[in-house]
Amino acid sequence: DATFGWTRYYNLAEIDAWLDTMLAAYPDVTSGFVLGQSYEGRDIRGLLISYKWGNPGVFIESNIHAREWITSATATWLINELLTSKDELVRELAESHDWYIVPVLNVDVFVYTHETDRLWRKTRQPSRISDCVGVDPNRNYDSHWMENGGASSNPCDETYAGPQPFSEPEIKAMSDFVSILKDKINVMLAFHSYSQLLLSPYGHTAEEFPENYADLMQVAKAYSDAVHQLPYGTIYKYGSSAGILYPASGATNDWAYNEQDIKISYTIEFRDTGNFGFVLPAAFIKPNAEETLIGIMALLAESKKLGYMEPKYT
Ligand code: 0X9
Ligand code: ZN
Repeated sequence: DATFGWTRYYNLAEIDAWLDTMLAAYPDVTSGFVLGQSYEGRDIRGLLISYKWGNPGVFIESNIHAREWITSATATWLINELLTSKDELVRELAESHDWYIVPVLNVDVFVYTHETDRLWRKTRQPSRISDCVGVDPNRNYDSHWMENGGASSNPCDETYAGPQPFSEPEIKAMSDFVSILKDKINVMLAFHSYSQLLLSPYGHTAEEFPENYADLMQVAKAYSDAVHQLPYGTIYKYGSSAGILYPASGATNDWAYNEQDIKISYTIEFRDTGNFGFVLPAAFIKPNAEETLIGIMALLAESKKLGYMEPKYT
């Protein structure tokens, strides 16, 4: 179908065309941006939604893991809601934040998962020391890189951290862009699937916790409670990444927290809990997206209550 209805998953060309449509339809409040180019030379695109200069900023990174299709489906649905919803609470949410949304960070592999190998996790950049291809982009940020067994040095492993931090152009592009903007960004959300989890820093160790860990858990609880109250009653657990999942170093939300001073920073693992896993049927896109919107609404309200949504500089 030609229209975007979130009843099936869309490929990169369709998402790009849809972004252009939204930019053309809402020129006063949207701006397109390009983080940089992928290994294969594609533009890594994002959309800024800003109704008012000086709003607190929310950055959404989606599909760093390309096979997690529910993430870009949800991110595009969110963009649509923020721009078109007439619901008073959604309008307030949309208009009182600056939204930097990158629906597909790992563009090359998004194409690859559509055309060649549905379950490819890593990047597609070849290795100089091995015939195995690709790096786990969510181990490639320069923050506790390769520490504590939170990533692998073996190019054939699914959690290979790369030959050095930021070896992957997509991750370097994210880093360069966010570094410039960091004073405008109060919240970092990295969309993943699956397991239904809200994961705070740290990822590199379960022995230590961030100084605002209690706040991070209070904010995560607000998200989890809001989602649970909806008709589906979906359960999201929360905790630190290394604490409740496994050690993972060099991930987006840890880097944002540790290196970019973004103190509300989570990895969100969407539906489901393993029945379908990465190959979540399209019928789940809308329920997943709807509860994500409600969750984010609660997350931002709680963050504001705790004082995290003030401008970071004046
Ligand atoms: O392993 C990952 O990168 C994430 N799980 S996934 O199944 N989507 O691959 C979880 C990362 C959580 N850890 C940190 N954010 N440190
Ligand atoms: Zn992932």
